Amino acid sequence: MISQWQLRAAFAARLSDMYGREVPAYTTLVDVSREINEDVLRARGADAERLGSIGRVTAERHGAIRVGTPQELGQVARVFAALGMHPVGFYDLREAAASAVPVVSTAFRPVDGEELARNPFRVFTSLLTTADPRFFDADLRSRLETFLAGRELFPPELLTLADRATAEHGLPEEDAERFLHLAVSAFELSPEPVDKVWYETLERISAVAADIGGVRSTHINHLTPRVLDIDELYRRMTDRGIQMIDTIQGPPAWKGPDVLLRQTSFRALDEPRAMRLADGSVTTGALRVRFGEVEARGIALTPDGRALYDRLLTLVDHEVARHPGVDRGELARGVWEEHLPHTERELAARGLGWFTYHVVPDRPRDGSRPPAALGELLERGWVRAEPIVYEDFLPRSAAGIFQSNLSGEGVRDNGQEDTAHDAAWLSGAIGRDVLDPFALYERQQSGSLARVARELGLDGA
Ligand code: OOG
Ligand code: NI
Repeated sequence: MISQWQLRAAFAARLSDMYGREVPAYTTLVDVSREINEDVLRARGADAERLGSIGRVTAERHGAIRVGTPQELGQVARVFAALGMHPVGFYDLREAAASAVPVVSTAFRPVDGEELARNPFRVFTSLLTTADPRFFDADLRSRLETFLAGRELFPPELLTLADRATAEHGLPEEDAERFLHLAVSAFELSPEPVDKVWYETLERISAVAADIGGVRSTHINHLTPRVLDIDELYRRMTDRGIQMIDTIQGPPAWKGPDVLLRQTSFRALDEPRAMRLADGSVTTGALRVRFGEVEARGIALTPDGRALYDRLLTLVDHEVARHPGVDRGELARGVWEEHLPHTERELAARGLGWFTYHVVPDRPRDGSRPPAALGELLERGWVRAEPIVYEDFLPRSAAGIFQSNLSGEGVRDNGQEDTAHDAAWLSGAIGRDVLDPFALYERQQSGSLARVARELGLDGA
């Protein structure tokens, strides 16, 4: 029997092989990331593994996919459920970008610590908001929905195997093989000709709308390795002549603790695609949809920490407006040094970051009773804190990644209202609850505190 985490690890590895064949620059990104991770491990020793073992970090990827209907999203959820991945978080990218991206998103990922440590594969999954009148008028919406209703992204055999894997917590070897083959194939780029007129109709609204609704299949849009020094990665890729987007999204480089998520990407490349013209003939055209992204992960922030992060983003925006010509990263660094704790310990003490707490096993026993307050337990060496790594995404960075890789700006008619899409709506569309990331981190932290209390006999005290 192949267990669900083994299916997940195998799926991630095969998807990576497939994507490397389809987008060779991805392989370069993976190679450079691995080189840097080895360098960082040599230079920093055990400290380099504070946010995940080198084994986990080397295997770690996130993918991105985009689908057109709630039914398709429901099917994606069945495939990922088989792999032990659940929808976490709601991201509304229609609001997060200056230009128009007509999608709402969630991320499918493992949710408990042990599963994440085994293989943390996650997939950022976006759903086209065909019902949002700011993007699609009634006529286009109806043509789009008819087109989407007539396609099949996932063969019934794949979905049946997925449901079995979920119900039985794995699959026998032969079925596992078939399941993995069908699952990876579902995300390959299809050779089927693209209807040029239809694709361009949607492209006038948004390049993302065309990528999702202009073709009869789906594909993996990017696959992102994790790197321990993203500034160094940016330099080395640039040295190799690969054109990166202008910035690293998310927090700036600074001396304090790494928090949340930093990401950057190289621009989408021209890929030859068969095109069917209005007269029925087929030619070879080119589309730019797939790109390469890389990320560095830091400590997960509590709601207070996140609110502070969001305030700092606004502060940085003000600074950028006030100092034209000065590098954004430099201005951001200044803002961070002024407002963010410079140490992990202070992040924990101010309740800004999530940590797990552990009894220090070899503390010399001097006969004293452990104090009850967490601060003192830490101070006096009874307990140590381990940071919880951020497992999710950032809406503004996600929007930035979408946007920097679009050819056109897209159009959004702000005169109209759309209120129909929120986390509850998405849960309904998927047919299962979209989980709250904060609740997951909080569960990990409070579980560790309960264990500490038990081990030190503090429960009844
Ligand atoms: C998803 C963009 C968001 C990230 O890492 O923030 C994303 C997409 O391009 O489909 O993957
Ligand atoms: Ni991504």
